[in-house]
Amino acid sequence: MAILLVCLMVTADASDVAKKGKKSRKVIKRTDEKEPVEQKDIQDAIDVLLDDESALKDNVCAKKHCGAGKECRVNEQGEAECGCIASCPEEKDPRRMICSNQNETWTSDCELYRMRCLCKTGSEECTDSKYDHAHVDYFGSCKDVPQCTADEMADFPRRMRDWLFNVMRDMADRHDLSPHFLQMEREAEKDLSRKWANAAIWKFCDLDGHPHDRKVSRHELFPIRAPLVALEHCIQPFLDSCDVDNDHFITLKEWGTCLELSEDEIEDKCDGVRDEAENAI
Ligand SMILES: [Ca+2]
Ligand SMILES: [Ca+2]
Repeated sequence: MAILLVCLMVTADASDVAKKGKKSRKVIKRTDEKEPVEQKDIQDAIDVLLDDESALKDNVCAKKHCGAGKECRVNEQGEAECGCIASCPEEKDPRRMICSNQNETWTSDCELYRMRCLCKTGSEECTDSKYDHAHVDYFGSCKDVPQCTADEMADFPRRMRDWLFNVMRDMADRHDLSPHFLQMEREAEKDLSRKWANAAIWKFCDLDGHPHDRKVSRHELFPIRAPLVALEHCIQPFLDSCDVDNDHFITLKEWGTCLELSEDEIEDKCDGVRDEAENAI
């Protein structure tokens, strides 16, 4: 980058000297005629620089992972570094709104995590130090989630089983399932006794990814919880009820029991699934 800048400056200087030399031998009128061409040359040089800067950023930042609210930049040493997102895309779609753990509605998760980053780094743009610990609680604007009644709670495992199977079937139709999960989905379609169990096992394996340790943490529940809280007010009490021993993790056995499946219907198929997925790569 620095070399290119020097080259461009040298080229520009050389060109200026040549032009000045020519100008001294030419009448003023002809010099005026050349001006638009010079402006175009400058613009071309700027475009080249900008393109180069963008390509450099893509290259240097290709393998740099920055967390939520941060983005990769190239520092003066030409190295990749993470900084708070300069500005989030303007969001007008209300479906992008999120409710934070501080019960505040934000226009997007980008805005919330950008603010958290600004507060954590002591930026003047931080509006309140409480945002140090902000995160997305659920998707949608904040609302008073109604109490889940005993009757609703009693019916919820059945609704959840149905919902899981429907999601699995939709993903199979869209070819979004790995071969192993697709086989489980086909088995569930043919053998109704496997319908709910296979969907439950698939979702458990799907959630248990970070880390894959045969138990699902509160953090790992986020993809199932966050989109549903605003729509299904029983989801949170239901998930809480799954963790019977209250150790903040849901095991496959706890998950099966919670969905009212019998213990012998639930088998740990996650390892096989992952081995197969890795072999396929
Ligand atoms: Ca896990
Ligand atoms: Ca537990």
